[in-house]
Amino acid sequence: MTFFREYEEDGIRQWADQIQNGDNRMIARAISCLESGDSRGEALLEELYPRTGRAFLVGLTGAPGAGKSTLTDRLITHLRGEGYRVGVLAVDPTSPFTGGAILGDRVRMGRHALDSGVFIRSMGSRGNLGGLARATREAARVLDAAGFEVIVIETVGVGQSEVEIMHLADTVALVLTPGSGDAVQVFKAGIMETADLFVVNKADREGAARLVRDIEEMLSLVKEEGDWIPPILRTEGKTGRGIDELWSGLQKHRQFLQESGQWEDQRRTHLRRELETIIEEAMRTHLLREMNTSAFQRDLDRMQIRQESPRRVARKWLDRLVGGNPEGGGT
Ligand SMILES: Nc1nc2c(ncn2[C@@H]2O[C@H](COP(=O)(O)OP(=O)(O)O)[C@@H](O)[C@H]2O)c(=O)[nH]1
Ligand SMILES: [Mg+2]
Repeated sequence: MTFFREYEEDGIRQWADQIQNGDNRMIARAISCLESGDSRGEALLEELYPRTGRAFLVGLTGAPGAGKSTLTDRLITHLRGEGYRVGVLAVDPTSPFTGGAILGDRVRMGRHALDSGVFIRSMGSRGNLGGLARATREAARVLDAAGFEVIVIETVGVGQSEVEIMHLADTVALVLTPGSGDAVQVFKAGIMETADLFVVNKADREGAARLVRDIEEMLSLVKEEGDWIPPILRTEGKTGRGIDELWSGLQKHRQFLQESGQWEDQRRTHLRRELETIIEEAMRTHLLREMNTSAFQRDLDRMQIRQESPRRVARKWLDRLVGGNPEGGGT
């Protein structure tokens, strides 16, 4: 037994080393394990975790068709020119496809396929949004350990799961387009507050100046003084115009976070949220399992015939499950 366990551990360490050396095939294999919930993925992450924390995580979000992939492609070229290695996770919660099967992204970013300094991966949800956020976070860690200095996380839409995915990023850029009316939607959904940069893409189109004004106006309603003021940048994904400004805007935000001390605070908040989610999910699974037992059913019966109150039953079960009580007081 011990022999096999040690053999397994050696294998995991070797795998982690290959990843750290930038072996893209081993990176892809790791992400597949994490997506499918393969237990080797967890062991690998244990090995990789101390080797992470250096990458700059950039979230790029916005409605489908806003031009996120086109901009990412441009950004990759720009960053490669500056010597950075770039990882991209293109997340689409509405897509059942994973592992680079999203055709549009492949077409738009495919020219980097032969560049070993670039790693691009599409991630879909297969209907499990919580799992997608976790897999994306962990995939980003694999890329981080592999030494990609910049990791772009592209996410579709403005729903709850996207907000969760955006919480992975150090800096979030929100991509909007003229004439789409998404500025108002975004404002209503409260996404405005989470964006560190606004990108008005397709600035070649009519209505770009108007959109910039609308964003400025809405921003003046939500942003507090003394804080980071999100710049509003104009880009053209098609021509690459504005990409320099986009990168310098992203860097400025990173610098702001670091100089104000918010960089570490924010990362701590993200870790706290992650831990909370993991524990919450585990406890929920545990609880659901217990609720299927006959002991639980008997308690339900007792409640139904008014023999025991829900609070009392709950207290008993909480004691059994976590050793606490619903008031959280306890002595
Ligand atoms: N007119 C115009 N079209 C653009 C621009 N940037 C991207 N597009 C087009 O918008 C469409 C959607 O782009 P894509 O990058 O796939 O959007 P995503 O869904 O946000 O990733 C594509 O047909 C792009 O060629 C731009 O600056 N101007
Ligand atoms: Mg895309």
